[in-house]
Amino acid sequence: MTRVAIIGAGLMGEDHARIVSNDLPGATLQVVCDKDAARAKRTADAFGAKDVSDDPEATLARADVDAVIVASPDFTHAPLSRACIALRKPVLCEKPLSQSSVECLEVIAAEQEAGRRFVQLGFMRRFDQAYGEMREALTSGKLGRALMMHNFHRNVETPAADFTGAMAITNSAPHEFDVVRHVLGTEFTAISAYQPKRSDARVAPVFMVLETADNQLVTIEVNNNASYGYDIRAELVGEVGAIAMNNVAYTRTDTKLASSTRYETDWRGRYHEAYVQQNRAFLRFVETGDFPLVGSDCWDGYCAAIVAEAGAKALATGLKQPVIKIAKPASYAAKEEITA
Ligand code: ISE
Repeated sequence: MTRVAIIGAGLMGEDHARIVSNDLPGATLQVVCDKDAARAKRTADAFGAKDVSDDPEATLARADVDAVIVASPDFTHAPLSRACIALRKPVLCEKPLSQSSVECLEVIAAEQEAGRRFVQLGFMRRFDQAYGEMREALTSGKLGRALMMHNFHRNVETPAADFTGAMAITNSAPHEFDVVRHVLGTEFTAISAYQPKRSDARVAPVFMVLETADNQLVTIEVNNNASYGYDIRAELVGEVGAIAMNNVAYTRTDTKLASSTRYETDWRGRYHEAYVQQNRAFLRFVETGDFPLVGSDCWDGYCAAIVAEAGAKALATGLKQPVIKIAKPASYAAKEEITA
């Protein structure tokens, strides 16, 4: 039985505790750690954790902890991941690995020194059925070569009071920066970013145009104040076909000459199954040492951060920015290539 510690008992920590407790046979929720002892206890009691703690570093080092899920604030992700690497303990780290590409490189260096990957990054959309079908349609050749991919990422309202337009790029859009790379099997080479000046919302939508190493165009709209629902869309356009994502709704209500479906309020509902599949892949990684083929690693975290940094600069300057990365270290396994 794999004994799991969760660092952070906020929105995502509670969700991961629920998944470990309800959906991960072969794992046990050993410790819930949060600086807020009462919050840690609430989550631990709700999901049957063996213990609670308010000391992250001590929790990682416990002999009765085999694996870690980091769901604490973003700025703790890289340091806690490095601590897990030093302890040789596998860690599922919520996105982002870091909003700083330099800090991502420090975690990569720690894994290279350890001689293997310990960090699986929480870009859960890779485990979503819709994106999987898009990638499969492309690799099957039925679409022809990919030309463009259009993406819409709409939240009901900004997740935090201090959210900014730049954070739409550095906090929300990394999901698309990662999953589009994964689906298309390519890398970004440039990014432009714009905002409608008309919006009265505290954080206006951000619209990005990205270029890829395979001469494709990718568009990403992030609207963190869409108000009507949590709505994620994507359409992949090939030379001879296209594949688009449906809104995921289990029911449609028809009444009074009208038909309606519901949106989720946020990502936890829309991507619940993807989180379960992601966490099950992590458990298999812990048990076998085989990194999940679909999973994202520290290199993917670095790629998302470098694109986000260029995108924030593009928004601030109004100028297209190049995406310039270091060469991919040999220690990061080449993902299976897209042949189409
Ligand atoms: C949030 O941090 C997430 O990761 C959600 O998946 C995303 O949809 C949301 O925009 C982010 O703020």
